Amino acid sequence: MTIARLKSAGLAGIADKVEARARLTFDEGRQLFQAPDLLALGWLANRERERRHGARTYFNHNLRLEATNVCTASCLFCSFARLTPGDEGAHTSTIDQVLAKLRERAHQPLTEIHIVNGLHPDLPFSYYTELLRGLKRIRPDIHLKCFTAVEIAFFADLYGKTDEQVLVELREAGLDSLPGGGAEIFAPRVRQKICHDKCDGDRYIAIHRTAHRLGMRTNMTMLYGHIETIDERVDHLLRIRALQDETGGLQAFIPLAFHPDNNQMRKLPAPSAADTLRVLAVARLLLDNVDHIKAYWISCGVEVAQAALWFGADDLDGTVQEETIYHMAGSSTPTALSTGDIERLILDAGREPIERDTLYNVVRVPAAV
Ligand code: V47
Repeated sequence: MTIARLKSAGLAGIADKVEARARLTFDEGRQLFQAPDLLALGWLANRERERRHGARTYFNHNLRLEATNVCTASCLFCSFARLTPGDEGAHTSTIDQVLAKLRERAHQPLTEIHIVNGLHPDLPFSYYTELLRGLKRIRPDIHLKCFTAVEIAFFADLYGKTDEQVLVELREAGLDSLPGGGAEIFAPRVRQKICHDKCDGDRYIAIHRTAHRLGMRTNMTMLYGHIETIDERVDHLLRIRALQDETGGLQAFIPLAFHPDNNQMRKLPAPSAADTLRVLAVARLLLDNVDHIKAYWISCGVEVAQAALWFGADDLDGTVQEETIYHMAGSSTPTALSTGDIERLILDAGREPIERDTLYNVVRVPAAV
């Protein structure tokens, strides 16, 4: 990328700062989102990506499970939740039914189970602890990345515990880390409109802080491409950066592209591929203290995820297998990819696949095919 190109994109000053490892400001975050030259922005983000990870691109062999879609929250963007038990499409699995899904996959070298549920008002807390214990009994080696901070807050309020007690008790039952769902956009203006009846941004962040203090790692997400402004995106990213300065406990940031089908925001268009690449690139540049930027192929589509590996992303998530949230909201991606599919996608993008576990330990370096 020539200096002239960066200059005409208005990014020369930022390029110098990033090269000098100087921290970008709020205004510079805004400037990055407004830069019209997507390739210049991508080039800058890719330079950072390669400085940290070279061509290495991570994925894991994971399984998404969901035990219930009954949910007391009424998030406008959600196509997955059913408000009350008995509503058409509402389901709550027994613990044995969830465990059976893992037993069916006894032959798979899975390293992670990722569980996100609705906020069910009637289940006892023991349902969740027994679920974790049951999963660990079947596969003690599997990492359990379960329950968003929104669910942790809900459990605390419903069962009369503190957020910390909930985390400690779930950890004793086998919980290893928290996934990043439920962050949406932290700005109260947006949260009030799209998800007013779940925990606010401050509590979401506080729960991650507590989890880090207890020695757990976590991820964070941002739902983009709906009613949020550029300033609200930058604010969201800088809140994440500030927490990471404090704790160092975040592993990955995952931008989630809004999907408009079958939900109350269906009149809005889905974000474009250009916007997706821009969000990933800006995240790589602003989140100078977060190691991994994940292009979740279910959310951004397989093709865009592949391009994203040149726009700041170094991780594709994993095999997934039982995804429902995005497919109910109109995602046309497959519901699962094999590890071979993911390896080919990465190699075909000119990158180097690395199978990792949830904590980014290398599990396998696939041979080039
Ligand atoms: O919390 C719900 C989002 C999240 C829609 O931590 C929607 O490694 C777009 O958090 N359009 C769940 N997004 C998924 C998630 C996740 C995914 C992959 C990896 C990790 C990780 C976390 O999906 C929800 C919500 O923010 N979501 N509905 C929708 N219509």
